[in-house]
Amino acid sequence: MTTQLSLHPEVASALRDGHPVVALESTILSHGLPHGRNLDVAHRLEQVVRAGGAVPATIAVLDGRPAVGLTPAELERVCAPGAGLDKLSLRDLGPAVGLGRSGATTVAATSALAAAAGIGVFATGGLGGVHLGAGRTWDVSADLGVLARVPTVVVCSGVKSVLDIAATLEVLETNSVPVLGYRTDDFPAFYLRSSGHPVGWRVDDAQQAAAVIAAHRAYAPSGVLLANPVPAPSEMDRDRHDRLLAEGMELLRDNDVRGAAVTPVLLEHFHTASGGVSIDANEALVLANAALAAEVAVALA
Ligand code: PSU
Ligand code: MN
Repeated sequence: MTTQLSLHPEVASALRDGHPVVALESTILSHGLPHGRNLDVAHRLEQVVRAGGAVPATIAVLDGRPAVGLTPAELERVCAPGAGLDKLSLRDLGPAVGLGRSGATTVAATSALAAAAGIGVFATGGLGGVHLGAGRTWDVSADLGVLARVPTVVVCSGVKSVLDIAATLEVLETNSVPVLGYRTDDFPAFYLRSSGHPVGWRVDDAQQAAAVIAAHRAYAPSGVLLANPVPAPSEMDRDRHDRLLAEGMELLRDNDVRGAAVTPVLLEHFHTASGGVSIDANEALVLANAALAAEVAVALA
């Protein structure tokens, strides 16, 4: 894979010099946030990482090139309306690169590319997981299986509340992925600060997180989940959240939405039906995660 990577010069030199680098994904930009908001978020994510003393590396596949670190023009391309980028999970990287296609990378694909580049810390909004009804549909995000095999630290606000969270935590355990609550004992649920499920371990600052991560790497090949709840002022109202979720699930059923489209359709429903409240929450949480990821990357470096 290393020979197949296209590193931005700034990222390459940071990695060479042992400077902290934070990977950022592109699916949240192309498929998770509406146009008109996504480019601004993309810029702010990179700024937040820089302000924390690390170099940002947003990852996408462009014309068959697995790009680790994007130029401003490339970032604009990923965020452009009608860019028509595919959503690429790890299984799609080979086809996209081999066939010269373009696409945005999910947590699974971004984690794998980051690991191949030698980047250990990655910030996103919410990890994919076990979907409700997975017993029937078998819809379990590849994000979970990839974290079992690559040593990437994913800083996120737990998993999306649209998932079967208890089942997702079980699969993380099966795959030996430690789940660390950042200043919390509760596993967060993306738009909500608590899922009602406890985390395995709690850390209260970036130094503690770094100590756990460094120790984990000595024993297991798996990644680490650092779960950072959405900032309190941006948390969604729980009743409203539950109402939107029930509607969203109905929408999926009525339109027979399956596979990779499920998460984008649900997020889009939240965004439009909440009048943008869920977008504010999504923005606030991913920015907070980028800031924390930078702190952790600095502590590890
Ligand atoms: N976090 C967000 N918005 C998103 C995602 C994460 O705030 O859109 C994306 C990630 O790329 C993650 C994907 O990998 O959602 C999960 O998709 P699926 O459930 O199809 O595996
Ligand atoms: Mn899926």
